Parts: sequence; structure tokens; C-alpha cells
Amino acid sequence: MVHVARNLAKDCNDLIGKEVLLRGWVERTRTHGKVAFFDLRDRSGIIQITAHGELAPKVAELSSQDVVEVKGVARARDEKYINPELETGKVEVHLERQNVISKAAEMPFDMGGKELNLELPTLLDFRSLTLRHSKIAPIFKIQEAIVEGFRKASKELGCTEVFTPTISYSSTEGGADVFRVDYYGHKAFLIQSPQLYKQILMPVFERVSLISHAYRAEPSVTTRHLSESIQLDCELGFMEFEELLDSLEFVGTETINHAAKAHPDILKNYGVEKPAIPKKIPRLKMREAQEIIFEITNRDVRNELDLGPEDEKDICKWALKEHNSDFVTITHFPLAKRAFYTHPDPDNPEFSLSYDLLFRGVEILSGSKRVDNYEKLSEIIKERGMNPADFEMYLQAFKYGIPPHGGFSFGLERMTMKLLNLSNIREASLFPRDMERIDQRFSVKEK
Ligand code: AMO
Repeated sequence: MVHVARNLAKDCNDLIGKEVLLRGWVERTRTHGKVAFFDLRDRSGIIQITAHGELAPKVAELSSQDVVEVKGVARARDEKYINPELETGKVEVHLERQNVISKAAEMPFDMGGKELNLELPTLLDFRSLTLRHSKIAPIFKIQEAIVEGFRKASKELGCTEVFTPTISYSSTEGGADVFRVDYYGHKAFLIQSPQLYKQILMPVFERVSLISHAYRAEPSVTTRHLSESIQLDCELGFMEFEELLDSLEFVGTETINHAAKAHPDILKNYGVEKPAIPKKIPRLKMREAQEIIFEITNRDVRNELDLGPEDEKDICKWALKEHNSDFVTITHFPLAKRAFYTHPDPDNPEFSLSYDLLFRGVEILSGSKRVDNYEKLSEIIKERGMNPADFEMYLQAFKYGIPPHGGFSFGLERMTMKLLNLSNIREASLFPRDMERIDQRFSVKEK
């Protein structure tokens, strides 16, 4: 391994009495008479730097987000100055020498507080800055752990992880919310989901998992929709409906549990409980869920063809109260409301062998058993006003022997949002895209 002289903030816990060399960002500075302090942030955390005597005025020259190199000695803090909130709260570094590597311009707002109290548009307008804040960056540590948990759980199911394209010849989910692309003068689409490819791979690997960007030209602004999102998908061959339900609940709960266990400190900082996961996740048909909603709220949604956001919240409250569960699986949505590849319920073909997984009031997953008969699938594509010729490669897979199969897809940002109880999905995306913005807000840029 290459020897690096640099020490990380959290290493200082084990380097008491030793000389250390740190590099990082100035978070906040403060002066108390002849002693000055600043907090230095690096990828491992934050550490207090203390400057005495003639070095103290040097600290006043530093400003928030300057990149600095610090030489000093790690010392145990006096008992009364221990900060239990910091991993390095029992140590500090007594400054010997500091050097500014990159000077930061004046901050547009206070970056030094524990919270970043900004309106969402400002939080996003200054994304390159706000992402650095120690309350914001950990959101994406949770996101990373969700992906880790998903990979681990889907591997346990025997999935091969695959990587599929995001430019497609056909629109994957139907509907109008598709972005068109000019592809060397040919028409093409950005995928609304990796659906078609994961199904095509059934005869190859039998079980696949994949992580893909997905694009939806969402025509409205909501707190749970992005124009570009990340989907975590599984597709599983030789599985019937009940097995699919078991699988999605296994992957869903393992994934969330893994992330919560990996970062209890982040959950604590966000003031959220660890997820309630009973042995058996409650399962309801959509019509049963609507019946319960009517019973508990007197809101009559029993004839609706789908669950709305309010319904999802209400049924999750019920699941928590009655089953001590943050999860609830809803099945058998009306066939007409689901994508063309969804298998009808043989007992009641108006409905379908489909499911959503709700977590803390929001749908985080949806999926279904699939139609797996070539002729039938071609028929459905026609019936839905699409052209089978646009699905040539997809249909080809069905022509040459495909197992019965089904699958599901999680929205990564929605899982992140709900695990940390964020109020808007945009906070759970590093660089969110929506109707109003690609990095910059159109309204500001186009003035
Ligand atoms: P669906 O369209 O329900 O199903 O998407 C699956 C999951 O992805 C997330 N999601 C979104 N997140 C943020 N912004 C959006 N615009 C957005 N759209 C979807 C949600 C949702 O539950 N191919 C099927 C899945 C399958 O059948 O396997 C599909 O895409 O969490």
C-alpha cells in the first residue's frame, strides 16, 4: 500500500500525544479570548482544531469552506469540553501550523450550523455547496447502504446483477410520460424503466437484479416524483405469485434493515426510529385496503381504481397500529391501471397479479407476475394501441422459450426519503431533475 502521511480526523482518537497532519475543509471558526478554534471536516468526520497564543489570530483569517492543511498534536480534551455528539469529541488537535490550500469565496448563507435551514429551491440552487453540509451528505451514505442491502439480498435470492441500456427503441411502460430522443435522426426513447431488458434476460440467467436510471416526463410537481430516478429491480423466473410476494418482502425489508443497521447514528441525527419490521408483513388486496380505509377514516374510496397518496398514508397508519409494521403489501390492482405486461388474475381478470410495497406512507416498490405467452403478449400490445413491431427484440425472447416469471422495482430515492423522513424526494437525490430544473432552475437561467 502507498504510504500517505495524511491523517484523517477520526484517526486522531488513537493518536493522542502524537503529531498529526490533517487536510480538509473549515466548517466554523470561533474565538474565546486567547484561544481560537475551528472545526475541520474530512471524509471521515469532523475534528476540533485549537490554536493558542500567537497562533490564535491566524484562525480568524480562515473562513468557512477554505481547504486547509493543518499540522499539530492530538490531545485529549479536558473533561468539561468533551463533545458527546462528535465521534472525535474526546480529542482536539493543538495547532502548530496551518496552510490554506484553496480559499473559498464568502458563503451565500451560514454553512456553520448543525442544521441547514434553507428553503428547498436554495438548497438545490447551491447544491455543490449544500451537499457538503454534515446534515446533508449523510443522506447519501444511507442511499449507498440501501444499494448495498439490495445487492446483498438479491444475491441471496440467486440473482445475477446485470447492466442494461437507458436508450430504447420502444417506450417501456406506455403512457405519455416518456422522453423522446433524436437518435441519429431515428426515433428513440429514454427508458421509463429497465423492464423490457430484465424480462429478455429471463431465459439467460433465470434471476436477475439491476440498478438503473429511469426517466419519466412527469407533468406535475409532487413531493415524490422525479424526472430522472434510480430503480432497483429484480426479475425472477419460475416463480408464482405467492413466491414473488415473499421475495419482494424479503428484499424490501432486508434492504431497509441493512441501511438502518449500517448507520444508526444518521437515523438518530434525523430523529427517526429504526424501521418496524414484523415477521410477517401485512398483505391486503387493493379492495380490502380500500374497505379498511373507509372503516377507519370514513373516506369512501372503495370504487377508485388505484390508491392515492392519502390512501397510502392511511393504510400505513393502520399497518403500524395493527401489525407494528412500517411495511404493507397491497396486491390485485385493476388490470387496466397496470402496464401491459401485467398478468391478469385468473380468478378475476378485471384485476391483476400485481403488487405495491408501501413503506411509511409511500409506495416504494411496484411489480407483478408477467404475461409470458408470446401470442397473448403480442395481442395485448396491439389492444393497448402500441405496435408489436416496436417490441421486436422483447417479443423475440418470448417466442423462443421463456419461463413463467415476475419481478419488482424499488425507487431508490423514495426509500431514502422515507427511511430518513425527508419531506421531499428532491432531498434524496444528489442532483434532482424535475419540470423546473436541470441543475439550474429554468426560470432563473432563461431570464
Ligand atoms: P413503477 O412505475 O411503479 O414500476 O416504478 C417502480 C418504482 O420506482 C419508483 N418510481 C419513481 N420514483 C421517483 N420518481 C418517479 N417519477 C418514479 N417513478 C417510479 C417508485 C415505484 O414504486 N417496471 C415496473 C416495475 C416492475 O413491474 O418490475 C415499474 O417501473 O418507488
